[in-house]
Amino acid sequence: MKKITFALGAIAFASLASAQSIFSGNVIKNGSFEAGVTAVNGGSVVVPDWNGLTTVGEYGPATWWEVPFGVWSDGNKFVGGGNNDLNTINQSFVIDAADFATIDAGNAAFNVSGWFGGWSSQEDFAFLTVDFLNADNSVLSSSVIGNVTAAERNNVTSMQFREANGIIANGTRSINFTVTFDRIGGGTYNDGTAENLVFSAEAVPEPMTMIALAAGASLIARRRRNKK
Ligand SMILES: [Ca+2]
Ligand SMILES: [Ca+2]
Repeated sequence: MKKITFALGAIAFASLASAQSIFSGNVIKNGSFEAGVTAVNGGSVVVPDWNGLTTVGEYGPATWWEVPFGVWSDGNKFVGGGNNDLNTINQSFVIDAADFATIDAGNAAFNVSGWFGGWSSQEDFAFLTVDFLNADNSVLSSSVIGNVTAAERNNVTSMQFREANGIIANGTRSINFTVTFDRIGGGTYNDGTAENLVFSAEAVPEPMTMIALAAGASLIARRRRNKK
């Protein structure tokens, strides 16, 4: 039942979002979670640009969560799971028609990155799922980053950098970004955390490279013809 409600919400949001070039820098809005309010004691709040409620924490030893500032800090805030066993927030990006040809030729490379962590020795964790959708909102392919274990954090409250690279699937017309928080480590709070989420794409090869390659190929062809 939870899954159905989430899917309908994502579609409704996608229809409202206006199209934008996928080649315009980081397309995840409020991926640093600096916009909006800080939650009190792990309560769920609205996170601007994201669907769904979750908790927003602030760095510093004096705050209730005791997540310290670190190399993962982009500003003063981060997101976490709050008082939920399993929680998600999501946003959708609609791709401008001007990018379709590049994507459908398999020439749109992406990089997705972020910082993910948890609290102390607990295994609560967070991850980002990137779903590439066609015009019918069917998932063509997905990329997942996160899932940092307590051992990978040396049982210290912190976050680690995770990234993935790939080619945007042929036929992709929109992208859904979903952050999932899982309280498998127990306790009251879902301590999975995420911060500084970035998704960017570039055309490969670059247009000038393609022109140079085409020019080189025709030159070789002419030389071969001349030898005959
Ligand atoms: Ca931040
Ligand atoms: Ca916990």
